[in-house]
Amino acid sequence: MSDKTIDPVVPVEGRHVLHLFYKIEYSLWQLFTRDEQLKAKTNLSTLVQEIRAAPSTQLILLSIVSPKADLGFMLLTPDLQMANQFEKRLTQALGPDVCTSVFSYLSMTERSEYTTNEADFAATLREETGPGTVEYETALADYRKRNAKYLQDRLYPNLPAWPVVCFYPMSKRRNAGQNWYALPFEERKRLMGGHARVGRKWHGKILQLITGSTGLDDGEWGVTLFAHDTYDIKGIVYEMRFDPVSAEYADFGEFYIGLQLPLDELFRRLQL
Ligand code: 76R
Repeated sequence: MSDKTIDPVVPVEGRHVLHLFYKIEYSLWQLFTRDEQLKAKTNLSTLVQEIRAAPSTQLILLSIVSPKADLGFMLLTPDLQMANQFEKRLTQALGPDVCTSVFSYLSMTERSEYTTNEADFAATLREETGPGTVEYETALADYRKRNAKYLQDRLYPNLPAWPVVCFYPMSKRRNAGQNWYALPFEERKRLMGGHARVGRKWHGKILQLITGSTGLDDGEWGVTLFAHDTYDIKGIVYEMRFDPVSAEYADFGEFYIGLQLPLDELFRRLQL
């Protein structure tokens, strides 16, 4: 089902990202007959398949660890019309009022302001190799390739199947004397360089997906961390707290920990 007459709302770059967290109303669910429950589950399962088959769209399913929520979805898709349509249908798929929203977050994948740009890279390189040398041209070509891949991964990521997923909103402070947005660009870039150095120590253990939400939702970013081990989630978030970007400038929203599961296992886990 798609709204063919409605023009898509597709950003110039990046994807729309929706995090959706629900509680299951078990008192309602238990009033369903076995047949109605089966129909409801088939309905969700068909919808999940339909969403996953939509162009450039990814959907992950989460069982939330804690009674804050039962069920979570993370959706990446280019068109906000589709994101909105999928979100309404996911909410209703198990039957009216079976899923009640406890938290949701709208953001978009974005490029970083602070990564080394070509002009910076070329300037440093010129000092090392001199301009126009073979080394210079080779290193610049390598940089362009690396940068293109980095940008592609950031704007059009492939969500990994890693089991542990941590989500929280984050904003940078705007207090008197502690205002991230009043810092000069070069200072922000320097501080973000320190952040990235801490982050890189967790390479292979933590995959961060930073999605921007200024003007879209209450926080300024959605932080989604993928891991194989909760030890690493706790470790990186703790270590980041000492990094000035987080220690002095970051405010956090509520934390959600989910486990990525296939749908049949998710139904079992949720006792549906
Ligand atoms: O994109 C990159 O990997 C390049 C360097 C980098 C940027 C630009 C980077 C690296 N981050 C960037 C941007 Mn990050 N990150 C967080 C949090 O809990 C906390 O204290 C903060 C939440 C974690 C855990 C984390 C991890 N990062 C950002 C931004 C956007 C800021 C802006 O634009 O002003 C935010 C909000 C943010 C927050 N960061 C890394 C990590 C990790 C693990 C890395 C290394 C990635 C890798 O190289 O594998």
